[in-house]
Amino acid sequence: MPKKFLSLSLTLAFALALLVAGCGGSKPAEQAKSAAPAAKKVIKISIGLNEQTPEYKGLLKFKEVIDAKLPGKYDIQPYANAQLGDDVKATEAVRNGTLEMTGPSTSPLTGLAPELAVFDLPFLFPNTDIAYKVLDGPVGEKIAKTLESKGLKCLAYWENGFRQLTNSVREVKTPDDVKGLKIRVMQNPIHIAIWKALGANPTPMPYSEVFTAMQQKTIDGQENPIPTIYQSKFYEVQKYCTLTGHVYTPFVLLINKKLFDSMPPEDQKVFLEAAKAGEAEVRKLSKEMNDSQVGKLKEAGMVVTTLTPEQHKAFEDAVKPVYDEFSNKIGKQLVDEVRAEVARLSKQ
Ligand code: TK8
Repeated sequence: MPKKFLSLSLTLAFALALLVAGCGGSKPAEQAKSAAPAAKKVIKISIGLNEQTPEYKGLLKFKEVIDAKLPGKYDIQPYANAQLGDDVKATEAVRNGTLEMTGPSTSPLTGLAPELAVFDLPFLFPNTDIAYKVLDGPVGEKIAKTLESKGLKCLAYWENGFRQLTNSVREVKTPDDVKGLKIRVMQNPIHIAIWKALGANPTPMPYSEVFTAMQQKTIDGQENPIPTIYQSKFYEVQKYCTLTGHVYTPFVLLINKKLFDSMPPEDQKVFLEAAKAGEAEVRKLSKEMNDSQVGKLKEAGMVVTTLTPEQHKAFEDAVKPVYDEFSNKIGKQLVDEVRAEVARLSKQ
């Protein structure tokens, strides 16, 4: 390029820049902002539940740890209420890299990672302690790792929890009472099979549509852990709650794998630590809410039913065929491994 032409085009470019700056009327503050050092990396995290739930408070804890240990590097932005998509869509977005992180239930992801379905087997975990030990142990790690070939890194298992049935039609004490009820379930074949085995009419749909569906009576009921039932005010549209505890659902805290792999090892370590701190927060709050909110649901006008051991057993027996139907699909070896681990831990 001739020298003269170059200097002319530079002058023109400079004049143009001045013009643009003038037109934009940029204020000194804005100029200072654009001249600031390296921008923070924005990490949006989407969840389906609202700001009052243990999961959201866990995200605040996650953010707190990262802000404290990696100041100025990351801008952690939690989004509640499926604002950036429900579990399935947000997970797709994290795989595509259009969203950085999400915390879905494992159940709607089993199409992507079939091994996760082991957690959907009914009455698998006898209590939260055993669930935590299995999830945080080698088997849990192995299952989480299966997400890596799908472009997802699981930072930790958080607690969604033991699921309880609610409905607006009648008190449920036996599988017979469930017959014909239209129950919303997660988008998961085992959950559909469980409610079919109980004689209900299961209707899969994303969580974000559940409240309206109950309000408009297009469904009779749903099932979720107590903190969700209370914090999402399901008592406004559901009269009966039965403490079935039929499935323990974990959340997986997921980050785009490429993004995680591109981070310096020190940052990766902090993200994992922050995920663990969030996990402790979620499990603590979840326990507190499970303990205190059954009473609060009653105060809010719900009929809360605790099953006798015999009644509980009737539910367990009714859903047993689900194991035969799904063990091979999930992987018989994995199912046996998890069940053996549960049995071993139960004896300790
Ligand atoms: C929230 C869901 C929810 C789950 C469900 O995104 O769908 O019922 O229990 O908590 O993951």
